[in-house]
Amino acid sequence: MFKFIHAADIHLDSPLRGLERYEGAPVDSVRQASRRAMENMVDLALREQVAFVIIAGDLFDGDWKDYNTGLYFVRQMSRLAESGIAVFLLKGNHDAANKLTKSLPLPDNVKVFAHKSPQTFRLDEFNVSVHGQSFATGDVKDDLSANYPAADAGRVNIGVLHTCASGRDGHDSYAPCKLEGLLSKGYQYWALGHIHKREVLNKEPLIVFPGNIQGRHIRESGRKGCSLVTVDDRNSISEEFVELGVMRWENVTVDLSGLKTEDEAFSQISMALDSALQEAEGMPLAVRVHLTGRTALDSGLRSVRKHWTESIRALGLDRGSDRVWIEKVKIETESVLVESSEHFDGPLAELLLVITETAQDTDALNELQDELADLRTRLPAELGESKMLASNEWIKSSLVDVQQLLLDKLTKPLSTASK
Ligand SMILES: [Mn+2]
Repeated sequence: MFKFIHAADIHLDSPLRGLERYEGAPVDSVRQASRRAMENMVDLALREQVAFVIIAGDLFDGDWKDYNTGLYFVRQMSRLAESGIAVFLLKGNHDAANKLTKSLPLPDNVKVFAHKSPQTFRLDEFNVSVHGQSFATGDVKDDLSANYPAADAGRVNIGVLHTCASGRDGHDSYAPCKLEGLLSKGYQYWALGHIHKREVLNKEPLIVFPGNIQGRHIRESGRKGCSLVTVDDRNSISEEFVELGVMRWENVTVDLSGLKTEDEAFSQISMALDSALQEAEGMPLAVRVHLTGRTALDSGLRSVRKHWTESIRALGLDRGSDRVWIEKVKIETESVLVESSEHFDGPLAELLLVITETAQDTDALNELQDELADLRTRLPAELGESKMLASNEWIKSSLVDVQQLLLDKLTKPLSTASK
């Protein structure tokens, strides 16, 4: 019986995106997270005395900024070497053979798969054959698995492959392959990489995407880690997920329906943060707060976004700055007037219709974009936000703001008059 670790998509030292610095924000610990997660992986390997570790592509995020990323990796691998643990390293689209301009000599225990054709490493001690092929370039469109060799008879065969499988949302389509193709090789386990969300594609034999070992932004939310695979003395194989991440990204939705005051909203938000923290069981969280629901607070939320964002950050800090970091606050509420807006007629209805239609009309959005581009040249350069004026997405979300705010402003005197 032996165990091995199957990890992928480590993206070591990958730059953080959308990271806003604010007083008390644990920016540095977030920046170090991919390294700490890798240390957890090495600790797990030592603790479980695994036979070997497989890294199924995208160990590195791209070319190293400096040699420190490489030196850090070498140091971690040498910890494994001291315990006689081999590492099988495959290069993916991010760290393809032609992408890294810097290199370092790797410890002897690290075996890198060739990129010109599939290569097999045989570990006689464990009766294992590990087959794989690295990416030669960052843009492999062929099914690399097609050329993988047939299984070695009487051994435990493991296929290592960086692939989008049959295609997955949000991931570039590299080295696509079909389940039947993988099954036809007769291997006992497929160690896949590239898709950052954990997925068990097949149970018998196991075909697994372990997901990345540490989430790097809100689209990589939830628990992140690796597969710990056990091969028993009858060669039957089981796999379990082990969390390696040192912090989690989570979306927290707070329904403000029916709430009328800021204090009511804050206590609702506090409760939501507390329950997210409770679920995290001590793991630090980076949270994107989504405020939803039909509420009288809607226009206030939209007109003083900064106040709300910073207030929610304050609520987060109050729970311990190293426990929850508010990444962003998304205002997705609706005005209480929306319901009645269908019954408006005359100029108000016309106005709302124009705004709705503009948001759906690409030509109109492009036209607005041109006009905003002109406006942008007249804004002071230090207005960093002005960069965003260029995107249709930004214009669309602003139109929602405009609609809600106008509705609120224009109907106020009406409702007062009717009383
Ligand atoms: Mn990849």
